Amino acid sequence: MIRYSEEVKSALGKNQPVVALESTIISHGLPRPTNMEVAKEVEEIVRANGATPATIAIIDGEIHVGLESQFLDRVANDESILKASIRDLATITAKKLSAATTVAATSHIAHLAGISFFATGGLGGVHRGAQETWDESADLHSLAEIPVLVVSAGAKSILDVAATLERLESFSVPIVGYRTNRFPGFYLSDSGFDLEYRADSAAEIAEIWRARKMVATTKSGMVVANPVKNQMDKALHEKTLQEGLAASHKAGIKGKAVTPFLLEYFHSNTNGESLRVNIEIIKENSALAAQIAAADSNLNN
Ligand code: PSU
Ligand code: MN
Repeated sequence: MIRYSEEVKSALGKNQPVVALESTIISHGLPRPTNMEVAKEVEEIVRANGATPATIAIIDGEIHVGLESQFLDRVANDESILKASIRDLATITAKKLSAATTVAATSHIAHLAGISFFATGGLGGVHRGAQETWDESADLHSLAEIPVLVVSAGAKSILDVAATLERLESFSVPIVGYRTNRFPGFYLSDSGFDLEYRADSAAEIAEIWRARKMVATTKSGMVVANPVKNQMDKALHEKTLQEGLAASHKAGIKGKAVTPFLLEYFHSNTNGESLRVNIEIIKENSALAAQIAAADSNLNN
């Protein structure tokens, strides 16, 4: 079912640290041609920090763990590429379609492949107005049900962050701040909410990940929340958010199109600021995920 790149196959075979990377961020989260450049740079960053990158996507019905260049090109440049969450996997593979994978679908596939560490930009969560729309990302459920550690810059600031944190608590998903006591706000370093726990090194996070075995909480995943260092201008963020939400209502955007619409709105209306921050987030998270994977592997040896 899974097609591994040579690099990933070799690393998994030798029990070396591997970091999963999602592809929706490439297809639906970043504009062309920056998306392809960033995807390649992020893989380099994972290697430079001691792990092997495994970018995950579905091409012509085949699940790829580790995307060779021609497939990465499809994800970055093919307009018809779909956005796959977990429920889409069977249909997309049976119909031999091509899709980028969200946090939820990437975690699912990473776990199937025996990969425990994963870097993304910002988590999906409870959308604003969810009391009416019931729009809540499958990312939350995946964290509850799949034992994969996800490094993110918090939940996307387009969301209802308070509700997202409550859901993560209900689902018993642990959250650890990396060198912070505040839950990060994706484009902003601080979402305005406290975190109970922090860790100041990758080794400390690897210890926490391991301790789940001792207390038998290994069924769920874990969030490592890594705040962006050079956040977006706060006033610009607030203005763009309000305008973007209004524009999405006006255009009647619904379901899985909401997140890509709002991210694109930011990228088109902040003079490159949101793009700069989003790229920084992905790079920093990938570096940290690789360091955690390497630290975990050290504990094993
Ligand atoms: N982080 C980013 N950009 C993105 C995403 C995350 O910096 O585009 C993607 C992830 O794939 C995540 C998805 O799973 O957005 C959430 O979509 P939804 O809200 O429809 O579940
Ligand atoms: Mn949704």
